[in-house]
Amino acid sequence: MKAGQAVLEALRAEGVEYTFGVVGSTTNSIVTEMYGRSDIRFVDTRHEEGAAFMAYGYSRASGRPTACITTSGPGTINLVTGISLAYKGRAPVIVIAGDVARDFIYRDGSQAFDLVGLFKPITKLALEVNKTERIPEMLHYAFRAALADKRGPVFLDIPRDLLDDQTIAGEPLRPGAYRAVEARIAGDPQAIQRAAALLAQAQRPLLLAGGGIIDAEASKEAVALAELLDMALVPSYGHTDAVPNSHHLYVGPPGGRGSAEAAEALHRADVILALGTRLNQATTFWDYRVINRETQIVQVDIDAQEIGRNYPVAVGIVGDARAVAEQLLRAVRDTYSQGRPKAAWRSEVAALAARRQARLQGELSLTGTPMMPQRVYPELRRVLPRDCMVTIDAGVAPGLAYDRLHFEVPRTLFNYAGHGGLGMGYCVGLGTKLGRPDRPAVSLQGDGGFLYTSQEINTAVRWRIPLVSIVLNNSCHGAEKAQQQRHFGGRYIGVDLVNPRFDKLAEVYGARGMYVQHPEEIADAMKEALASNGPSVIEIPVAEYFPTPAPTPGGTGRH
Ligand SMILES: Cc1ncc(C[n+]2csc(CCOP(=O)(O)OP(=O)(O)O)c2C)c(N)n1
Ligand SMILES: [Mg+2]
Repeated sequence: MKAGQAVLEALRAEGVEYTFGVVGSTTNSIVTEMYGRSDIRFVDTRHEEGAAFMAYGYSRASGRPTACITTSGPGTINLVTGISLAYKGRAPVIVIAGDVARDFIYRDGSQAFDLVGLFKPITKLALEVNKTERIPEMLHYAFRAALADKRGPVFLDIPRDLLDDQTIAGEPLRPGAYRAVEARIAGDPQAIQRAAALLAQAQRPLLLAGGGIIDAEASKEAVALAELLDMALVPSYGHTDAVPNSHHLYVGPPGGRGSAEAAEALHRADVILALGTRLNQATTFWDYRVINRETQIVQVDIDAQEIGRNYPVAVGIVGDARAVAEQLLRAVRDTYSQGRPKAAWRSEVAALAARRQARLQGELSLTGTPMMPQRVYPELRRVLPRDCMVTIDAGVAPGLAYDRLHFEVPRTLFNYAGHGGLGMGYCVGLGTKLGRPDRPAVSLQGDGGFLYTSQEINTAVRWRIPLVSIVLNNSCHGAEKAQQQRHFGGRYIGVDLVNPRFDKLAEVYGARGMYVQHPEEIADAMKEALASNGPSVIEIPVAEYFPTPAPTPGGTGRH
């Protein structure tokens, strides 16, 4: 096998169907091996940042690993923003960087950089391949690291002298031969018993549903547990899709852009089952005004280093969210039947959920032109299909979606995952659609975020990716304008934007462009765009909206 072919066979063995990147002389020996193949393809983006974001979206939507293939120096350096998102968002993206030949390093050769050093802090593993024959072994190592425990990106640097005109002997291995493919780590039985006892005797229990539920496919078990014990259901920030939002125990999402009702439920809970969540800043602000000091926490995480990291725990359980949820279900059923009756808590939870619904429906009566950004959301709730994937960019107007859109199916909400990078929305949205072509895909951006990577409309058109992208245009970096208004006396610098018409921009690229000024027109425009087999951009002009500080007690609106 040629060396480039060996790289591809190792990717194929893991089921990788798309690779993402921009070509360069160091990777031609890899990418040309995809010539004429349909089982593995090279999605040629217009900037490597777009490639990394798309790989992230692909991987999060499909639950599968994928790869970026980029060239030496700047070609790979351009991945940094997107790969750091994959790191924060726990996506198994393998970066294969064709580097300069080993003769070029340590003497300031053209495009020679310490790429391993650059990627080390934003990947689970970063290393340089040092021998052609070791390419398959290094790829096995990469997949093993990327897919073990908490997933994440891995960086592999391959100097071009190990690739060009080199051959390797041997057959590709199946993944089960070099990594644990069926590893569900169960919790310690004694810890399970203690946790079950605590949950069963709770008066106001709450299940905080984290991203671990999505990764471990534990949504059904989490809901069963909540039903068995009358636990209020609150997802951790950004993981609203961990549990079905139509469930009667669902209160709403917490966090800075979340619902006040969820914050209240968290605060009132006497026992919290933190299932697959770290209880990190975005959900809790690390603040005892969010989670009561007296609240007993049962924390379940696949990573032992996360247990008790953010709050002291009553019981810490290291394990897979689904395996542990199953254990807890059995332990409660066997030992404690239904626990104590919790009629009072059930009605408190129902009242909080009803209050939230009324608040959201109340936004239907918002008037004015341009429309308030909140007014967009009742229309989207009406029209988005149940399994629709939604990517939310940073920014105030798209961020209103956290509380206002409802999710029923895991792997349908995608965001910046504690990374905070403005401009990820469009490309991550494109990636989600490639990852799950059977599901509709929508991305929500502000005018600031959209122009970060809008050149990838070209990629969407060439690859016929039917993403429906909504640009909520308030002609400003609204999130930052709000900060300058509140904390800097309205001395506005760098926040007011002059934009092109985004629908026209889309049309110039060959995509469908739509311009929607009235709330009543949103549903029809969305239906038309969702039915299309190519990419659409819908511009909706919206009013500036400066939200009051976060509804969560600890939130100050500043980070
Ligand atoms: C890469 C990056 N640069 C800058 C920021 C700071 N930032 C956060 S939100 C925001 C403004 C977003 O504007 P827009 O996308 O138009 O959304 P809006 O808040 O106006 O709804 C900025 C500049 C960031 N989060 N990430
Ligand atoms: Mg804006």
